[in-house]
Amino acid sequence: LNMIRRLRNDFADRKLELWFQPQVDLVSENVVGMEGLLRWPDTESGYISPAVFVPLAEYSGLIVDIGEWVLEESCRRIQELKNAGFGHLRVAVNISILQFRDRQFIDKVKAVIKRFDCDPSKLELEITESVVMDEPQIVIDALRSLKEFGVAIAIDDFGTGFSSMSYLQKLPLDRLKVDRSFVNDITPGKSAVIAETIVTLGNKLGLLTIAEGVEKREQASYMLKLGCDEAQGYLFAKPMPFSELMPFLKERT
Ligand code: G
Ligand code: G
Ligand code: MN
Ligand code: NA
Repeated sequence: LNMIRRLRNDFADRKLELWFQPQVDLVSENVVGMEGLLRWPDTESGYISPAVFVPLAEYSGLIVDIGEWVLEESCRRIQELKNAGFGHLRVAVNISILQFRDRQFIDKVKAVIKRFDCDPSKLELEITESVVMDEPQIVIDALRSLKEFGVAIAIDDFGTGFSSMSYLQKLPLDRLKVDRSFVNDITPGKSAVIAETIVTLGNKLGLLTIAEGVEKREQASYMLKLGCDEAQGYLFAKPMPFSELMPFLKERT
């Protein structure tokens, strides 16, 4: 509870940061986008992981306001990227189930995009299977409305949640993110079979596929061979503050 109080205070004091991890096209290795990832600076230990504080932010309800700030920050960066000649890059943001339960969520997303005058297709919403399964109808309706507005949609950590394949038909998806647990272990074995099946499924459904957690060259080559379109992982770049992202992009193009 003390930690929730600190999070609330630090968020109010604008101390949360949104870092970005580049995503590349697997053929050209050009940067095609990035995922926004929350960081909470902590004087003692550097940064507190979002794996620790996002659940607290959900438990306390703070995630609704934090999530709205993440959307604002992302649209602000999309606009800055455009002004710097990187208007083709997209920014993906993770959306919590609590944001979908907020009746104003759809209007908030549209308002932020308009406020920053962004190309809506450069904003991608990432949802996990568990978000869909928690509130299928609310999530499907919200995503259909936002997709109609032009926003892109990705399904995150694909293959790890409890899910039903039927939502793949009902959701207006653009991209399927192959969970890093399947990408990690590409030596012949079960993970490799799962990675291959997910990529094939994505391709056959007309979706783009992106491999998460690519750390080794062999993993990138293997995912490319399977027909995977894009990749994200330490092999290409770690999450970094926006101040480091700009020089990184300039060097890579
Ligand atoms: O950056 P890292 O791998 O430590 O992130 C850990 C987890 O925190 C991931 O599952 C990621 O989806 C989640 N996370 C990071 N940023 C956000 C955010 O802005 N909103 C939500 N809801 N989750 C986030
Ligand atoms: O939203 P999601 O659960 O996919 O969060 C992505 C998480 O994966 C982030 O916390 C990010 O820091 C982490 N990550 C990104 N690239 C790599 C990687 O190459 N290896 C590992 N182990 N983690 C990664
Ligand atoms: Mn994600
Ligand atoms: Na993921």
